[in-house]
Amino acid sequence: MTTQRLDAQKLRADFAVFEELTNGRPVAYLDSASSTQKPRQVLDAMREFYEHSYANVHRGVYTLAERATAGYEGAREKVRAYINAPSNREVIFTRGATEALNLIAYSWGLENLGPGDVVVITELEHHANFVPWQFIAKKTGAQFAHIPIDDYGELQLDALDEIATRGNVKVVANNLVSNTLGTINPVEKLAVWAHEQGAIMVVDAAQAAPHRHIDVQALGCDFLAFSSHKVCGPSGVGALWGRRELLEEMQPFNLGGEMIRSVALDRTSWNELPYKFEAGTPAIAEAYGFGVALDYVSEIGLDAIEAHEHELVVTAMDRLGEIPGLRIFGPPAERRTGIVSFELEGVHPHDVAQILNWEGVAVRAGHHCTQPLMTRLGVAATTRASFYLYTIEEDIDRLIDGLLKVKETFA
Ligand code: 7TS
Repeated sequence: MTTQRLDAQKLRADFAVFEELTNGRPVAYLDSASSTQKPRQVLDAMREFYEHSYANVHRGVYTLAERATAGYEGAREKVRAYINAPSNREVIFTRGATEALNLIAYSWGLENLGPGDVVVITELEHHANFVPWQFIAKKTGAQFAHIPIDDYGELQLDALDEIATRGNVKVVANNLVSNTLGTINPVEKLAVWAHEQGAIMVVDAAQAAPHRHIDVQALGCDFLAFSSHKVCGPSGVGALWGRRELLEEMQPFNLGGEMIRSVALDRTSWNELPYKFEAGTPAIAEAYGFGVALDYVSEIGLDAIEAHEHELVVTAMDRLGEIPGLRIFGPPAERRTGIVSFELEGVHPHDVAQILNWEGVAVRAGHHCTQPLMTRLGVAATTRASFYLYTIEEDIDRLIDGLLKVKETFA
């Protein structure tokens, strides 16, 4: 099978931000792991929706409300198809990956964890898939265990046997792709192990869903979360997928509005799935825009996006590797997505990012919400460059030139 290539230069015409020039050049936007830029297709669709199809959802019998509801529910179907979930009822709109992961930790964790149980996360989780589990483990008296990483930033699965001796493993939570290192993690293997232990497998796909095909059935997981704003969609919305049996048994996370079936002075009953988990007025136009964004990237093709980013990361790692005193963290290009974290000897990452900004190069400096990983790597922060479908080789040229300037400045 030949992978269709994408033409990043052509796609950039969809993004107004690249028309804005400073000193004759557009921004070299190398921070897509934080959030992606938005194409006109998404923005136009949202504007059109607000102008012609807007009302609150699920409430009105009038035509506008029906149109709004159809748009919102149509987006749910697009999310379902995007991750190959078996049913629309299993797709819940949230504010983003963070809220989705908190929903699982609270609604599933509070009811199902206790002393003698073990919650397993990894040393390279984003705080969003680490802190909620740490918090709920403490609250319920469950143990909190981590899978360590090796020097390449890859999970050491031989630690699993020992972890299993600590108690009843009830949850395994892992990101499919690390936001700091780009590591592609063996989630399918972990899901098999989790199920052997009688545990559920929670997948944080925030950094995977924008860049690779996601199939929740092939992954064999029980829950999966991702955000719209990292897939060219608007912020304020994301999705949680969960197995129906689990969602049916869970208590709601937020209370009020459409998640309720009936209320009396002495008792309240919950609406059916997925509404049980969607309290209050949702981000209606944003959910609609999320669906349009999924269409946009699907039309370009996830294989093409993945191949494009792979080419970029190979080039970036080769060229960064030539800069004396620069150390790249994480695995080789074959086992990562379009994310490169590095340190430049003797220069704080914030200074690196600041000087790069003077050259119109936007990168992220900091701990990237992965402080346990920073501790393991022995650094307080890294500089991170991350790519997407609109990233061009010239952006990497400018990153390299900028880093040479940083070195000059600090020489
Ligand atoms: N999980 C991972 C792996 C992430 O990278 C992020 C955000 C989240 C969860 C949370 O997503 P949110 O949309 O709910 O905020 N990561 C980053 C980042 O790497 N830089 O800024 C945000």
